[in-house]
Amino acid sequence: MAGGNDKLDAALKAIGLGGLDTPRPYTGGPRAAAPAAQLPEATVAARRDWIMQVQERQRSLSMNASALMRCRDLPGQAFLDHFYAPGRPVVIEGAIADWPALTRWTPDYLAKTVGTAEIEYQGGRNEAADFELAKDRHKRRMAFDAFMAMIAAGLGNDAYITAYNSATNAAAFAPLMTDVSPISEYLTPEPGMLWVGPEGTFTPLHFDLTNNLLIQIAGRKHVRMVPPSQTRLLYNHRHVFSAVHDLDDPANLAAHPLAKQVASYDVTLSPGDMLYIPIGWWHQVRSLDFSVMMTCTNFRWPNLGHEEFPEG
Ligand SMILES: O=C(O)CCC(=O)C(=O)O
Repeated sequence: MAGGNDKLDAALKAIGLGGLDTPRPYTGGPRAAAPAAQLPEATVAARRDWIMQVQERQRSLSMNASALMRCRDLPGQAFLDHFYAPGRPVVIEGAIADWPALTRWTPDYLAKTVGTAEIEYQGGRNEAADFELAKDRHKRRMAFDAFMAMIAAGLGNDAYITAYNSATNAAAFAPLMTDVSPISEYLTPEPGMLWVGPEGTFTPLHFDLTNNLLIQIAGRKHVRMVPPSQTRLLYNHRHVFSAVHDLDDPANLAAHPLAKQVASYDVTLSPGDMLYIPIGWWHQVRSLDFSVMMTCTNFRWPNLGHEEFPEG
């Protein structure tokens, strides 16, 4: 990508376009207030959807504009220019090749290293469809080695250590942090949030209120992503969640027929892959194996928007 960036710069210079030395400042304010005299809210929303769809269709004319790229050795500046700032997802391979965690983090090693330290996890998820909306109701605690023994029995989606538990779990997981290193091209040095669970965990369709980097350390995960331009097809009923819940479930699609039109990006993350999910991109995540993943939102650049999210 670095080479591509240099070529683009050279091509622009060749036709007399030097570009600006500094980024164009954003002057729109946090969230512009609607002018007093404007069309009804529904028409304004329909027109906003229309322009997003038209732009999406136009991007689909070009593979370079619309494909989900996989990159290696992507320097921070190229990540910022081509993905972070434009809000475009990308898979980056090889960035954690030097992490001891990549080879060490087997279930046995994790259980031995963290031992009997008490951790918090999300439990009883099979009992209630709204397990993500009602996160606090599903908080449970147990010794980490007991948690690992419990999930080895194949609990599927019932028990999962998620980012929501990470503040409580930071001290218990501290001994593991010598196996990871800062990803200084993209991130500031703060530690990320660990997700640990068996094959079959499922995080329902939602979008995040921050840009997010998913770092797959052990096992594989399947991520289905839908661009923000298709939000009108996704029955956003509460907060950041979709009533569709699972785009792979035919019964849910039958109950929410607009969602059948969705064009999604499908990614399988293997150990060592990182996935950048920009703010506002819908995604659902299913683990295909015992899985350990770290998520990070501490990018080197501003990661803003959540503070102005219009709750309905
Ligand atoms: O890996 C998962 O189960 C969910 C990750 C996710 O959706 C997120 O970090 O926003």
